[in-house]
Amino acid sequence: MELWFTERHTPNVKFSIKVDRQLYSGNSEFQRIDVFASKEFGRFLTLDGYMMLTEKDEFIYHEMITHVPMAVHPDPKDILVIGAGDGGVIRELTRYNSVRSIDLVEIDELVVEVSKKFLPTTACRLDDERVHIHYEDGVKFIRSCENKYDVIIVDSTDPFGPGEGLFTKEFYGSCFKALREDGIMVNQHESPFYDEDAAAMQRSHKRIVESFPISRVYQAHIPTYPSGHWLFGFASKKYHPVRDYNATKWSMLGLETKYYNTQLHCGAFALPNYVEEMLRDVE
Ligand code: AG3
Repeated sequence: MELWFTERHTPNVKFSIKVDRQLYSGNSEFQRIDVFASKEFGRFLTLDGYMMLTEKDEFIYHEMITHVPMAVHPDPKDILVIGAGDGGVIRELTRYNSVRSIDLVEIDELVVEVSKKFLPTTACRLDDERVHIHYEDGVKFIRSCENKYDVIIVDSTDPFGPGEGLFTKEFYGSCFKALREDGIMVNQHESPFYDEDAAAMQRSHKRIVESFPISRVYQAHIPTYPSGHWLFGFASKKYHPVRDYNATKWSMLGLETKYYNTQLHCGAFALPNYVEEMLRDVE
């Protein structure tokens, strides 16, 4: 008997991974949580049937969503992370000695518990003493924050279900207010490839452009997400992601990375023409 996990990427496209065995399945107040073991991608976590991470390719997503803003900001000390209960972003952030405190706001406590138990490669730094976990809705949490953070990382699910609020104008406005005068916000920005994802990414970009003076988009290749072509949004009050980037300074930190490097940092902001066009359409 063969067991397969399948995610529907469009009404006409499905993506499947052969499963060795299911390690966990449960329902929280917010969503269904599953963890599988597979030969090709190692362990992987899905929420409501959508792929969140696999052990084989999570480094791409977590390095790109974390190191890009951390390398642009000259002195990132106080960080807010929204979503990200699997711990992948926290693992990357805690490698910076300069970081003083990290507020992790995850709506679903069960995601953290399940990740700690079954995904030790991402959840390995959640008990770092600088990390403060708040089990709360990110939209609500951030409403009361002002001039408090240097970097905000929004590691959300797709823009429906529990993650929907993290793609709204109100939320981006709250992020702007929660950041210090030279703060940076980065978010997972969906894919430009399939129509539905592209529409979501355009909506999100439009709202970010309306909320921040500098807003650029960058890309990475993530094999297990729809189409494999994924975008991140870089929104900032002061720093431009390429012009204000000090590659030498980041290299001096001596952090070892598997995907991110200083040339790729700049290259990731060079987008295909059709993507540039989609972004221009809403700017
Ligand atoms: N965040 C989810 C990215 C969106 C994936 N979408 C999909 N499979 N349809 C990933 C969380 C990792 N920390």
